[in-house]
Amino acid sequence: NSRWYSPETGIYHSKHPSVNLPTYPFLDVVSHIFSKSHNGVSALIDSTSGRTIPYSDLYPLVKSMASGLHQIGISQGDVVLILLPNSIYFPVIVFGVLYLGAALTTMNPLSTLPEIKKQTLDSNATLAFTLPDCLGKFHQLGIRAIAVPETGGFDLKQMGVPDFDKLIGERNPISVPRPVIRQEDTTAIMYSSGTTGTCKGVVLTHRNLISMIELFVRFEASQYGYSSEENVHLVVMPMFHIYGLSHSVLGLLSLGSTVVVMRKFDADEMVTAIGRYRVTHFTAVPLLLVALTAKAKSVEGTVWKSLKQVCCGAAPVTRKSIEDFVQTLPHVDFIQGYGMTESTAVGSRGFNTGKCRKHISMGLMAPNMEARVVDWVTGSFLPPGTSGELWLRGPAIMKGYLNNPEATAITIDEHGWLRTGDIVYFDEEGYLHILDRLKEIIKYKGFQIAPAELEAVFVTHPDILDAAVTSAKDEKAGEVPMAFVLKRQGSLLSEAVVKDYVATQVAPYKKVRKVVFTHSIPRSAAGKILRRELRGLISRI
Ligand code: 4UV
Repeated sequence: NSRWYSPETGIYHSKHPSVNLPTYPFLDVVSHIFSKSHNGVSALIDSTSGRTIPYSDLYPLVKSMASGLHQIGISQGDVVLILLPNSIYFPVIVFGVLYLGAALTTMNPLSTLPEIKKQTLDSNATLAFTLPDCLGKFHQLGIRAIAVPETGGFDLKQMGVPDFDKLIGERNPISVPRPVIRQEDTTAIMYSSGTTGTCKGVVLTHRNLISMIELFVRFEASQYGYSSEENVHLVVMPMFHIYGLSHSVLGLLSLGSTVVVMRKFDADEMVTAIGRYRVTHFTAVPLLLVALTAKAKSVEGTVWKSLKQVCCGAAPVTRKSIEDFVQTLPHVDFIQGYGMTESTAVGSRGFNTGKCRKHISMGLMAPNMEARVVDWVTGSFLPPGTSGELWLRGPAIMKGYLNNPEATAITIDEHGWLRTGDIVYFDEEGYLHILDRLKEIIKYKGFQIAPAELEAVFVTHPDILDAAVTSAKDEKAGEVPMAFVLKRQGSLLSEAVVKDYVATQVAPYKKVRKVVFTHSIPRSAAGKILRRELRGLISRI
């Protein structure tokens, strides 16, 4: 391992050869792909209705979107919020915003009013794209919003903003002056709680997106012998999450692949879509992998023949789920990927090119990226085979947390190393394995939940004196939030009432699934919740 691991510096280098990164802005990387002839290849297909955007229409639509946005006053430096489920229009908005040199911020469409308010204010978003029935929320906040109907074809003229169809309907759009964009300009403000605390804006630049495209998606495509233009990807992963946004929106469309968009996960519809569109690639989280395996066992026939690769990531997957999948569909290449919001989804990916099939590992480090495995008590750097906290460095690492130099300084050191908060080891062949998490986040079906955010909600209840939230294992969702609550003496508060109280204030996926009343919350002398002790408490319940 002398070439890829250096004992003197403790640095793990990528085993892949380095990739030359372009120095121009992100959109120039993709515009030449969008403009070339695609021989009628579909860019985006709605899995249910079959509505299609061919590549030949994609760039004109993006330019119309940019032109429409320009006409309603959006320009370089502005921030546009997207609060939408997956749709074939989601990428059109994304590229339209980037075309102008403006930046995106995305949110789960199930977010509550306080959550939307917080992110809108923090990111300074001045315009939102949302579902028609969410317009009211933005109206209440005094923020302009454009309704994007799930199926398209609506005619909404609400709140004095042009309707979506009008924004993208102009086939000869007024040309938009292309701004001068620098590599370090912001393209996206994604939200993550990082290793501690509540959600923070992760500032991603043009350089970060270019790195993601080159080191992750295009590099991976180059590793496989087949043409990415013949690949059909079924995308259920939400496009508002870093994994969906990076891989499936920005990445796949810049490869010229076909993206079949599922608006909402449904196991039967997934099977129908795989058969109908001859899907070759499927990106999953552990829960989807289990659903796919179950269907593959019950639905026989030729439907699975087209499938070439399934990738799983975003949350820990069990060995049993992997083995079950691999045995059920042995002709399909199974890989895992690892990344995070703060690294623009770049990290490691499995490369099962026949020589080495390590399904259980998260694969090899992406090119141009470096890693360290650090003993979080002593700070020493650890060699292959030894576990510690993963640190990452490279061109895909975020610029920092928005307006939060303290959190940035805790997360990225002066030499550019990002603390991931994940406990990992590299094996003797350089494959990355994840063991546990040092950081607080809870991963519910792959989505982040910040314990600190839920704790802040608990203590607003007049009968609750203190609360600590941690994750409990869950067969279906992977992890669910559970809370230890200290109530006021004599209070008759019940578990059900406490759960309901929190549920009214947070998005449904963040609901606390279990509440345990306790006499004290384990805190350090400085008042910090001792989260490892909390986990110990769970084992004693
Ligand atoms: O910030 P985030 O919500 O980001 C993600 C990103 C997932 C990706 C990215 C690129 C891929 O190729 C891919 O397959 C998946 O989820 O959460 C980041 C944290 O999620 C956990 C880990 O704790 C990260 O710090 N995580 C991400 N991938 C895995 C994982 C994995 N394969 N196994 C276990 N945990």
